[in-house]
Amino acid sequence: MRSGILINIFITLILLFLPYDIFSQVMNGWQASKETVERLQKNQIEFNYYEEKVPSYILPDLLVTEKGKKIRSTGMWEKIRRNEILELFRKNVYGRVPSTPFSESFRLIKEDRNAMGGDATLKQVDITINSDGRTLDIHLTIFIPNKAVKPVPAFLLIDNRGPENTDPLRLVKSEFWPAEEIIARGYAIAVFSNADIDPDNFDDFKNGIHGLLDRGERKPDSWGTIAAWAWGASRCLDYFETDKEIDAENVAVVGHSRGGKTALWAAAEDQRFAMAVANESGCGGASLARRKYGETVSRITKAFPHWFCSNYKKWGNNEDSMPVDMHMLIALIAPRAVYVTSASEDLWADPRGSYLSLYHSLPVFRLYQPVTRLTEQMPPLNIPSISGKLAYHVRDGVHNLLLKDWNWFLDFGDTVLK
Ligand code: GTR
Repeated sequence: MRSGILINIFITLILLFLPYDIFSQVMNGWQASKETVERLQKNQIEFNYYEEKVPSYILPDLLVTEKGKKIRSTGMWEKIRRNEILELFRKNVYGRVPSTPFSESFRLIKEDRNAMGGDATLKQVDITINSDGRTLDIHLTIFIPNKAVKPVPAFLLIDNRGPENTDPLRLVKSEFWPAEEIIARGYAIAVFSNADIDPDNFDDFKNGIHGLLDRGERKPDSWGTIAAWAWGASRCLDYFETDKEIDAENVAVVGHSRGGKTALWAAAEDQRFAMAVANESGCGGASLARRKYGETVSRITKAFPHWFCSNYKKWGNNEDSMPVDMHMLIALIAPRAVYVTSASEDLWADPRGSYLSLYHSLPVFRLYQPVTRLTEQMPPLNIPSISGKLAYHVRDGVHNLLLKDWNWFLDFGDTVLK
């Protein structure tokens, strides 16, 4: 009893002597700093950065079917509601993969059993997609830890930054893809360039995989570039399933920013992925569209018309009528693992809106694991919040993917992939 009182006094004293900023975060969770809000708001007056100006909104219900039936079990979720929501995302956001037949083959281009000073095996694999006699190659680079005694879980990065971050010779190293550190933690680490599947520019869907697989006129729900990149991640997973050194049932798909949007959609479409990591994925990724905070649907569809299906444009300035919001995208990944992140200076990607998506996906995750809990309040800066298969952090600093982020992904991976 006495020691309880002493502990309380001790905690109160610590809180009293903390700098105000940290004190407020411990009590209220992370909030954007006033200075950052004002700076960004001044530079981009047409977008909102003030939390007080976020409109009130009602999110579509995850657990009521289109016919008004209440979902009460994982069976009903999987049989009815999950399929409805998946279809809504195909139709209204990312678009539909065409049913054009194709074949694929894998070719080991290079193998080095003595990479990273003997710590890892390097494999460079070309995945060739063939349709009607024309082909497209995805170049997959993989390091596998040599110490492993059984197939290892893997992280697959969708690289949207260019090859200077993913040097297979390891002469150039980058925190964006910290291969050595990931190998040391006992995971395989793989990467492919999104440009192999579809170059990141608007060319009316003539090049990349669109050029290979699209037939006839484009429709309002034809797949966009994000759906194409997500499809490419699944082709890499097809290869993992053939490699005895990789545990293909425990692969995390990871992406930063536009890559983060892609990672979420890849794991929603392909239930073989055990985990999705959406690093600072923002609008069209984890952040709730209805909040209209930072980047908006209307802005993203103007700036990047090739990323989504053309139906998505309809929801710009009309978010409240959109039949989905991004908590439903996260729910599609249940009961598999999801890690969402933000950065404290990256308000364009709406940290609070990204966290709230995770929070509002809880009803579905709790159908599987009733003990999963998150508070509506965000965790403090640089303190990951993990419950069951859900994880989130807000890292200090600007829009980027850093070793600090990866270390937290690996910690979470240790609880869900091993
Ligand atoms: C920005 C875009 C974001 C985000 C980012 C990126 O210009 O507005 O949605 O995707 O690019 O991918 O780096």
